[in-house]
Amino acid sequence: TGAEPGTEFDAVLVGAGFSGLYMLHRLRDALGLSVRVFEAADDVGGTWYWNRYPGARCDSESYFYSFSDRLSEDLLQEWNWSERFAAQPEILRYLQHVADRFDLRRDIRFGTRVTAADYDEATNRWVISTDDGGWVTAKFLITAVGCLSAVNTPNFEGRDSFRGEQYHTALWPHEGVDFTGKRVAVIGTGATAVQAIPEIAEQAAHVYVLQRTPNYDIAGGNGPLTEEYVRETKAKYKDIWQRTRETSFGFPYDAPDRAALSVSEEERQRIYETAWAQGGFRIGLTFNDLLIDPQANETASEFVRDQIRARVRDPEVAELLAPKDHPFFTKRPPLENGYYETFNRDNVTLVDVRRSPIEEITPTGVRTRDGEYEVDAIVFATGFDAMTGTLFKMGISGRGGVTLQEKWDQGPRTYLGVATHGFPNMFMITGPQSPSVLSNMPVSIEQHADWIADCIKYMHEHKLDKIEPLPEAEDDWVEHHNAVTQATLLPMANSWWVGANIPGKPRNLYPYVGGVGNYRKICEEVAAHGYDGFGMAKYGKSSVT
Ligand code: NA7
Repeated sequence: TGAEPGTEFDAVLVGAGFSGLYMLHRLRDALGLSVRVFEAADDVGGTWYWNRYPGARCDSESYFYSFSDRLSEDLLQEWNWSERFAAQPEILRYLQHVADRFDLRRDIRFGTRVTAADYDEATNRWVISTDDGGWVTAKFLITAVGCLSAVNTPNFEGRDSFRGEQYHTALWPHEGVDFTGKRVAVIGTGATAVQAIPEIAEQAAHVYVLQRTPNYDIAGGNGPLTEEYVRETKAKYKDIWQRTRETSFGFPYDAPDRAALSVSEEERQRIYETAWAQGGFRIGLTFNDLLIDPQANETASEFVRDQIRARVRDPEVAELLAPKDHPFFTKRPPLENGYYETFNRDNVTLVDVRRSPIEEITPTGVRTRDGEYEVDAIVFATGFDAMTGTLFKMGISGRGGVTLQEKWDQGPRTYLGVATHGFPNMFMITGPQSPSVLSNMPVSIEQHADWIADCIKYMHEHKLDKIEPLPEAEDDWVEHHNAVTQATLLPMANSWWVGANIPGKPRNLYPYVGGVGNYRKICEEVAAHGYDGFGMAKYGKSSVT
């Protein structure tokens, strides 16, 4: 499946999820570039290819978790989502449809993992090597690897000795898993676990939920969509997408204009209750100071804790499930559909592995400091080495052979989260220090891919073939990113947003919290000023057609 050794492309993209598919379409079909996409999986889909665990679904509403009118107005009108929050199989079917509809598969090499990408200064080309022994060259290297694609499995002692079945949620067997009659340990209580646990509990003989940190799980409010809702949504689609581009998080929800403490307690409660009943992330957008003012935040935190107390019968279990160590929304809040009620079942036990940590995995189960839980299967819902994990694994080295990992050993340094000094002609879609995971991903993906395509077009029109951020522009962006971060409560939590889930990972806020709308304006300004902050040069013969 590999390319002919040495084949030259205008651009190589890595990954065939939302980002890779859209970027391929823009570069190949709008600009006429020669493009090769490498994809480790056997099919398109990225996140939605790999994450097949029971209950996997999107936490953005389906009617704005798709490509927008930027890709195709016809597709927007034709495609019908069946649920308010689409489940993994439906999103995967959608991406497969997009791949077929736009004839994208012919330029994607599936089952092929990039093992190295080296910038060659003499030729101003990237040399991209793949695990089938092949290599190709490209003027542009564009990473479309997603933010949550490097699986994190903590290195518990004795893991290999376990005689039962082990699964990581993000590497779920395609044929599914039957837990009927089995005792199962689920490690982790993040967004993935919160989706999977209710489903596993329906099947298994017993489920032990090994919780280190409770989260503020928000009411998901999933359900089927009415015809009326679909009709109304489709009628105002243009407006909905436009709003996603202007708001802070890429959702078409109204921005809050009040502070939490500016209203009476009764009113505040009413506002939270309304948002909670609406479901989804709306509750995070009730007041404009929840992420800034600890006192304001505490009102929302306590509201969620009260929901937990009201729904979980055993008060001790309820208290264990109610987070106290971090403010609301400083870790990604999972969306739940019946998660808390799961703890009212006789076959579900909550285990506090903060108080009594996991010491080892034995041939027969998981041993914590307090004793062993004998199980037939272990499910690792332990997340990802987010944002940088996959980029580092890809073996990217820039000018002078400096690797990306070396350059970022104290944390990412980028300009706009889209490029980094020392790595000419490399663009990252939803890279660190861009809104990425602090936004509705497809909105940010389209924004980045459009911006990159426009930039490449500009270079061609100006007969330029080398681009790289200037060190000063990069320093300024990092400084701005850090200043924006420090103005929020986000650094207060040990979340994967700050890299705290991976031992030794530099602590930084990885996504940019300045807002999707503001970020877009900054990127547009940069482009309007001839790609201000980037150095561009004429290097050699351009192959852009
Ligand atoms: P997350 O959100 O990173 O959750 C991983 C969970 O695994 C979390 O509860 C962790 O506890 C737990 N974990 C990780 N390592 C350990 C060890 N060593 N011992 C005990 N528990 C551990 O990953 P998800 O897959 O749920 O979600 C990732 C994102 O996907 C999500 O935020 C959405 O954006 C979509 P911790 O909180 O670190 O104490």
